[in-house]
Amino acid sequence: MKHVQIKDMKKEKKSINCQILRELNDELLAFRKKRYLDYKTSESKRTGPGEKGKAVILEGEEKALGEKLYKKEAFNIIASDKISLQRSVPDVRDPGCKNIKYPKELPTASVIIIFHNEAWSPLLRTAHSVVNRSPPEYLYEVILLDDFSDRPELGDKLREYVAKTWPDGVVKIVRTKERSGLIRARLAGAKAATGDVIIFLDSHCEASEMWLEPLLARIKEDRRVVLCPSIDNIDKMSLSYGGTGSSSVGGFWWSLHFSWRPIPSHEQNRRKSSVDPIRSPTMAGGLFAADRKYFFELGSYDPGMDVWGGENLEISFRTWMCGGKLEFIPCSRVGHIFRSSHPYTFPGNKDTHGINSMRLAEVWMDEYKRLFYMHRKDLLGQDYGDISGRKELRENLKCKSFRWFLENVYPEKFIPDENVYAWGMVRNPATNLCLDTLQKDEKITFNMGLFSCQNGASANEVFSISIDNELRREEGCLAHHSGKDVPLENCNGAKSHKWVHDKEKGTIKHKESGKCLDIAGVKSGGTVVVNPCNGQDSQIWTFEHYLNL
Ligand code: LR7
Ligand code: MN
Repeated sequence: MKHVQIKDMKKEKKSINCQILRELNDELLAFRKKRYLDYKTSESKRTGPGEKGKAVILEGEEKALGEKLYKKEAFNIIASDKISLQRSVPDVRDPGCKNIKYPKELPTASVIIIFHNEAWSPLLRTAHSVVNRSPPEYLYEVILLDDFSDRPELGDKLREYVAKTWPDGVVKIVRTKERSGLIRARLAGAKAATGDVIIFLDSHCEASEMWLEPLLARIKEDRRVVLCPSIDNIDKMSLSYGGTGSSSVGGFWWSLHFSWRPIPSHEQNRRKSSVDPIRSPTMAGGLFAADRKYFFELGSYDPGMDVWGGENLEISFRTWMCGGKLEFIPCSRVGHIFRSSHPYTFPGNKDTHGINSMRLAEVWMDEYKRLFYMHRKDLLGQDYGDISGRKELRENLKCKSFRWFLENVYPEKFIPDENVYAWGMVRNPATNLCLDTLQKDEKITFNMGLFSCQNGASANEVFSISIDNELRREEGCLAHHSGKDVPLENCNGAKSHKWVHDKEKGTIKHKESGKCLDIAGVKSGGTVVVNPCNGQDSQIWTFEHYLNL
């Protein structure tokens, strides 16, 4: 008897608690909804520097100060400080986005903004933009994840600002106990989060109109997608918010740096409309959304990675290889300040991108890690720590091979030593000079150089002659148009990019003009040319490796 009574009392108490909670929740939600609507209705009337995402042009002393501080901050902090923390930004979405109806019932989101010594105004502008442009019924919380900053204003002043500005507690501060680096900082944020979906942002972003709903709706549809908003450029000097469009996807260089590339035709053909999700082989890293539980099922992050770099390709390869999909969502737009350098320290001055990339190559890239080390010979033999946990994860999740990833997700990726007639150093035996990029930026056209052959020591001397008859690097093809010049241009299948190598004679002949690649008396450090074919030693070349196709 007694026993039953206690049980009933407990039940009653529980239901009273629930009632209170529900009322509290309703009140909280009403408060948040009012704040959201107040901002929304006033947004179009806002005036002041930088409103509507316009550029802030400084003059005189302010300009000079902005330029001086640029060295420290890697962006124009004076321009940023002049702009309201709640500024309006333009709606740069595809007009088709406005016709999409999203379900009323959507999962809730925890937005995690990680930072280490971020400047005040971009950090708070990020937080405000999220609260102001996320419907309160979907925004569960914003977590400011402080990775052990030591800028004085990010201590008590920040805590007081947050408590005063968002008394309802929607914005929370979580601080790491030591400098963790962005990877472990994100992990700490994800562990603290309790919403259905987690969304990571860098601490110098601005979320724009309706950025949240398309992400949540797509995850509701398929919990095994990892989604990136389309990233708009916030200019690092003027802070103007520019719609950079959503015409790119992510790729990578074999040196394991991230790259932007045009949407490939097979993906354009697969999509039915310009507002459909865009499948991307990789993500840039900073801005993405995932079902919280799925994020952990998929192996969250490699906690052995330090400070900066590599985690973006690691999560990209892993998502695809282990059964998920990576997509860019054109109707979700978030701005990001692309800074010119890292305005924070790298403890121990370590090359964290290099070491983190070793970890990812060793765990995920199978035999293709050879192409990473071809670019990073300096890393061979370096200690990358224990990766047994990550290897186990790959086993447990029964992930596919890296070859599968290349063939199915990134078929247009050029593999320097596959599907080529020959590759490696391209040597002129008479002079012992080799084709060499001379370390120039290969995204920009330049005339191809020559340098004394480095005998495999330098990735600058690795070229391939592909089965499409391109004499090429990873993205760049040697071309010839007029005069004697041999520029390196972005490969696009053009006739001017086709060459034929005669292994017996040793010539490399430009198909369109019939001219031959020629040293023509140039010294190491000069540029290679074409001349009418003459059978002379200066037109004789050997490749380091020939494949039997
Ligand atoms: O030790 C650190 N602890 C941190 O919390 C170092 C950094 N951070 C924070 C930092 O304050 C910032 O908010 O981590 C965030 C990212 O650092 P950034 O802004 O210096 O990085 P980034 O924008 O130059 O670099 C891109 O690649 C990185 C690889 O590790 C991360 O994935 C970044 O998030 C990523 N940024 C983007 O993807 C934004 C879009 C840009 C592009 C392309
Ligand atoms: Mn950033």
